[in-house]
Amino acid sequence: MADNGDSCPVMAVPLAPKIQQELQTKFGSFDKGLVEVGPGRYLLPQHCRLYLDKYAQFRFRPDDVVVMTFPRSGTTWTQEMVWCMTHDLDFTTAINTPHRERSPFLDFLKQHSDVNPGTTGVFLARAESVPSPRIIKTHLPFSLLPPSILESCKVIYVARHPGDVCVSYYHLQRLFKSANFKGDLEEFLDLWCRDLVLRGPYWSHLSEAWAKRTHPNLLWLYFEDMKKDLLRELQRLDHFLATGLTEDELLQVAQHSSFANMKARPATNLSLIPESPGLMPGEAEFVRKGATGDWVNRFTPQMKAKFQAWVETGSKAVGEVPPRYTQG
Ligand code: PPS
Repeated sequence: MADNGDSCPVMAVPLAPKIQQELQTKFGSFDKGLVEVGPGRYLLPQHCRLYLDKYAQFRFRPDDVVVMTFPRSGTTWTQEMVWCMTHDLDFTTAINTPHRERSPFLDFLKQHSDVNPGTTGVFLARAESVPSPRIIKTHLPFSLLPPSILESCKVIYVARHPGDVCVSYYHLQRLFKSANFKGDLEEFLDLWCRDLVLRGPYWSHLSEAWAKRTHPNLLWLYFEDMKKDLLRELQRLDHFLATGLTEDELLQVAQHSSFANMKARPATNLSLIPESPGLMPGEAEFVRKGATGDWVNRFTPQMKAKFQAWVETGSKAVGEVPPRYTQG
């Protein structure tokens, strides 16, 4: 039990057998089973149960910066910029050290059927032991973290249009052997619209953070804004983090973190990460396209209609969400 009184026994309920079976046929590595976690019913590998209490009681430090996202929303990009900004623009270390070593992934959950699920604890231990200032990545929503997190440290929430997230996630779930998705985009969209993708539901994740957006320790970023005017978003970050960087220094961060540089650099494109899950040959890369709005080119009219229906019903079901993602 944590000293700060943050105690949160989290419920984890196995998926209905029929749905579990369906997911097992579509994902080669989901044979160990999935659970729905907490009141938000977030879909996670069943062995997350070993760690849920630890996440809920994680001891954040006052100088921690947490980058919180739904998967494929711009986490790595934001981590890279924030790490450089808070580490004296040490681009040399950033270039030579895998990003996950510099900026730990709190809730990395290996999904390999042939790997001891206990190894996931290594990632938690790394997050605990990294020296300050820690830049911590999480895909966990607020409800699965200590209720006092925003009183303990700063949190940056990065949101991205669900259409682009869905397409990007589809490619990732095909790329990672730890998921081994075998279907096409249309099949993935079907699961997406039924909130049956790992870490989903998307709208609940967004809604939980949106409700806290005015908290002084939360900075809300949009992937689309970073694409449109990165300097402006870097200035917002600089203000939030109190890093006091000049415009010239922020431009250096922008250059270091450009899509082309991050795609080419082994420290950010996964090729330097020894413990990363195996990658399927022939699939799109981890740092893939970095575009906004490309989902409209990938969905057929039928897929668009299904997606739009999910936007309308799904977003209304959870409460308030960013209006820019529900209009049009
Ligand atoms: S993950 O796996 O959840 O950590 O993925 P995440 O880092 O959140 O998001 C991956 C998407 O971000 C794109 N990306 C970038 N876009 C623009 N500029 C930069 N520098 C950048 N770095 C990563 C990456 O390509 C993924 O999006 P898609 O649409 O698949 O290209």
